[in-house]
Amino acid sequence: MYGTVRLFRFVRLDLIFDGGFAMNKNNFSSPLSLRNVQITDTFWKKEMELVRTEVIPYQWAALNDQVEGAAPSFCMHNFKAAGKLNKEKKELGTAFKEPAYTFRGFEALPEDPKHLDDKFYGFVFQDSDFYKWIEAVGYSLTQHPDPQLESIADGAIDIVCAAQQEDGYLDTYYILNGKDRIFTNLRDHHELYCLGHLLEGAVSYYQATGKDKLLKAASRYADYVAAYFGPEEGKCKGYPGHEIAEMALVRLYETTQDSKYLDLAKYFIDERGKQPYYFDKEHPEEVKKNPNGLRYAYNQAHLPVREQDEAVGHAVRAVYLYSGMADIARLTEDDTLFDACKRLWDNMVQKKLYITGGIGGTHMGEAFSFNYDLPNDTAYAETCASIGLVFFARRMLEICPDVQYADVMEQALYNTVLAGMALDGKSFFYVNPLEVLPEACHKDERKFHVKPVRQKWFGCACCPPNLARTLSSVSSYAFTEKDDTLFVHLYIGSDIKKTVNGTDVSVRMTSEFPWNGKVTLQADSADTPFTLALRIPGWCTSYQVSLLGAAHNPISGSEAITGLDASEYTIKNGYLYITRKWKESETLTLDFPMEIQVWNANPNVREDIGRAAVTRGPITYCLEEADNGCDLHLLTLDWNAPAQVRDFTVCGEPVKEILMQGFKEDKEKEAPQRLYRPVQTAEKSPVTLRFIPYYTWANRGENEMSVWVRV
Ligand code: FUB
Ligand code: ZN
Repeated sequence: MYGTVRLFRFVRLDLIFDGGFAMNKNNFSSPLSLRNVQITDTFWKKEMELVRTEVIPYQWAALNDQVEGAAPSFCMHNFKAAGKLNKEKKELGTAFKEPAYTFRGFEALPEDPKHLDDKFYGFVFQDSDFYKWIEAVGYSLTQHPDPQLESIADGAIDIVCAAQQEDGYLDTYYILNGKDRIFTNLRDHHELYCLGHLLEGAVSYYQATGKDKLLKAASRYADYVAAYFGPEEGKCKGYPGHEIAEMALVRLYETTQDSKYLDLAKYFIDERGKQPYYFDKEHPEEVKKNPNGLRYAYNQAHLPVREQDEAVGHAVRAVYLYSGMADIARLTEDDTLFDACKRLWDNMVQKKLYITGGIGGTHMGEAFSFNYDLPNDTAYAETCASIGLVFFARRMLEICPDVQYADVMEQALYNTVLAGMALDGKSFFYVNPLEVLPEACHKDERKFHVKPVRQKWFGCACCPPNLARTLSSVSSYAFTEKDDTLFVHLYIGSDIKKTVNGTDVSVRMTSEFPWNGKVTLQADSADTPFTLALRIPGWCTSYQVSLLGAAHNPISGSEAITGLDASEYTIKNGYLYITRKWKESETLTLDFPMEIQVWNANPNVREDIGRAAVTRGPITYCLEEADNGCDLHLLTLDWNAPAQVRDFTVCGEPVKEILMQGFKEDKEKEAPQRLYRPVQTAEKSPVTLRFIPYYTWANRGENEMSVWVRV
């Protein structure tokens, strides 16, 4: 059916936000335990099943270097080699000679890849790949018990724990290369990054299985780190060069209730960016180069975090830091820290966010560029960075349920995060450009970081296991809870259990997202009042909420909301709060019409001037050569003409495609041999532009793609 297209900007009154928000712990929510959610959603269940059946086994093979034709990982090799050394150490006692530190590069590769010595290989942070894998395994087991997988995981945990030193230290890079230099290059060598991933993995596996071997090992390492770093005299005053330990220590604290982990996380946050810079002490040569200036913006350590107001530096590090800041702000009710989080959030989403939910405009340092610099064909937009953005958004929502955070979380998840993985779960993108000309990726050095097709694995394989852990725990982003309230941030069909004042409450939600905005909810709270806090997505221009089957059918006074008494609901910051005693026989139906929306970028985004992008609901669309022929740059969109939404499949994936009208410049009719010609009106032929969801691009071989099209 052809329909009209809406050009943005609309004003929805419920999106006019409260001005001064002050933190109040009575309003905080926390993610719903994965044990209390069973995902039934068609769309997300498929993603999670892909992770379970394809990605987890594939990644286990990759961690063991058993994937033909893929870059070797060396990850499990390193743990085994470190375990072997540890065994020797135990057997030899005082006769054991620790290896003295040898620097073998940020990435140490074997001379002969077919013959590995008992040495460390790969990137300095290679251990983290296993930790992310075990985290994904934990989440997956929560949804889908699998004794065989659990037994592989237990075996792997034995290998990892065998490498742990008597004193608790656990990082194979230094165990194998020389422990005499541990924590001497916090800026670059990722020991605290690996610690962070270890903590996340250990907590996840413990929560899924109740088995605490890895959690105990992780806690022992965290104890070691807590004894090493801190404000007390004699302790090291450093902090992570690549953040994540901050939020992971918070998670360990919330699991064990041991406050030393919270103190350490807070210390890392508070210490970061103070002058004199800790990293100067580690790297005196930096001081010589730039004695007076701000340094370490790449690591977000250029200023104390409470003074930062622009998202800068390495994008993954940045959003991991901001996530940790939000955690600490919540747990310590620190308004100044939360204000910094808000400033950084605003800067990022107003000036540095791609319409695909990607962040990181430049491959130089895998980093944020300056405000409004959002190039499409050289974008970095790392998959991990959008994952980190999802982490940050969820943490902001825990403090302050405000639809702006959920909207961005959804935008990142459904677009860049999902684009990171092929539809068959067998290959991955690290970089997520918004425009690709394959020839340029092959011939132009400035674009060598952009791959026109997904890769099986990477030497630096941060993204694939990060995807696995995020997709398999997606419900922890969809739902948060507090005493008597369930927040629904993402409409993902699920069966949910919750206890409210000692009463068991159940909620069953079905959802047709992301292709249709229809949702149903059935809740049973017996005689206990219970609140459903339902996000009204920022992208919908109207919505309809109706309660069907209630004993009486009061008029609410609102056209958008029917079947509810006006006293039963309120709307705040884009959330509809409905408080009542829910009966199983009633059904709440929500309808968020998904219109085709056509967007211009802010005029400061030079790359997008005169161009438009198309979205529908949470999905950002793109043009691909497979559907539109080559030379996508010759297309122009007539956004005013009627458009059509149609069922389509991309490699078997059922999606909605969007058909819109436009023109293609007829280059055959021009003089092809002339590079320049007097200005003239180009000859154009009318064409239908076929848009597919961005996350499905590059599944049909190497071809051109573009999110933005001329208008
Ligand atoms: O440095 C560890 C990870 O590798 C980062 O988070 C990614 O950006 C990649 O550089
Ligand atoms: Zn990554």
